[in-house]
Amino acid sequence: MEIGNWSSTAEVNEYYRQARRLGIESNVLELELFGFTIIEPERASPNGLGERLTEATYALLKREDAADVALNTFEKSNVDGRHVFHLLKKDPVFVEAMLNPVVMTLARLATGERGRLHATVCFAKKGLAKPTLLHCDATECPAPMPAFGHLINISYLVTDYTLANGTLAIVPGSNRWCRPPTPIEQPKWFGGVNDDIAIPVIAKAGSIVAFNGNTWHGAYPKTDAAADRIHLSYAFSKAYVHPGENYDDIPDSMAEQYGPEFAQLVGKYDWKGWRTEGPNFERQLTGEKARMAARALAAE
Ligand SMILES: O=C(O)CCC(=O)C(=O)O
Ligand SMILES: [Fe+2]
Repeated sequence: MEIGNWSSTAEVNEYYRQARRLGIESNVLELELFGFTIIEPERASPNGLGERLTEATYALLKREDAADVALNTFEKSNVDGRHVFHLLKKDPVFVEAMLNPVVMTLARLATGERGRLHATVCFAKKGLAKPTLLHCDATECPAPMPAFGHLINISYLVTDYTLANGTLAIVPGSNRWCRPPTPIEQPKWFGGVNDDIAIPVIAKAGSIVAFNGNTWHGAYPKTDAAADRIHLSYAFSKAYVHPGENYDDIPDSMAEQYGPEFAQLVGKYDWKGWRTEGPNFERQLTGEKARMAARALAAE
């Protein structure tokens, strides 16, 4: 059917039309029904984005000191291997990947016009690695969680993901269960009883794997010591969620360079975060006007 400019669905009309134009309409449905989707490299990483992300990611891993990240040495960490956080300033291609229309369409459909960037993280596993216990990314949200995910994780695979290199494990449909898994509900390979509950994500480098904050997921053990296993996760959350990362170090010059959509995602137009001056709704309105003007310009 033709999607009109219906006032009662003003937040989704254009994004849904965009999903159609981008050829990811079925991915939107898969996210809804199964709680996850895989977008093949041709659609996920157009115009050589995959190659540029690979190059930038390996340079990043070489340049940064793993010891600077607390989680890399935290003994109780659920995720084995190395993390690099806070990617936006580390290479322009990490911004490009966030603003990729495929990513923005999924992010806005899931988190709305005032949704925020929540976190950016590179997960890198070399050699052997322990499995990651099934969990939901909507942390701090007590059960029952809302029926919709208030967070979406949109991840670019930098390497191929296979069972042997410890791919992501996903429990299809768990997005509807509105609660995180209990220890006994872990697969047997985690000490639980649900041996066949999770499925492995098998996908090529350059693909996007997206799942919402309610979806139970983890990672299989990495048994192939030779192949690297790396993905870049962009998480977005609804406006009422406290973002994981703090973007107050993003300079205004970057917001000017990348435009009002970027500025909004990193909180430049937030009305919250006040001190004595109180809520700043003017700032929010400024952002809305700037985004509308930028869209009108782009549509010309
Ligand atoms: O790669 C892993 O082991 C876990 C990844 C994960 O939980 C995530 O991307 O949210
Ligand atoms: Fe996760």
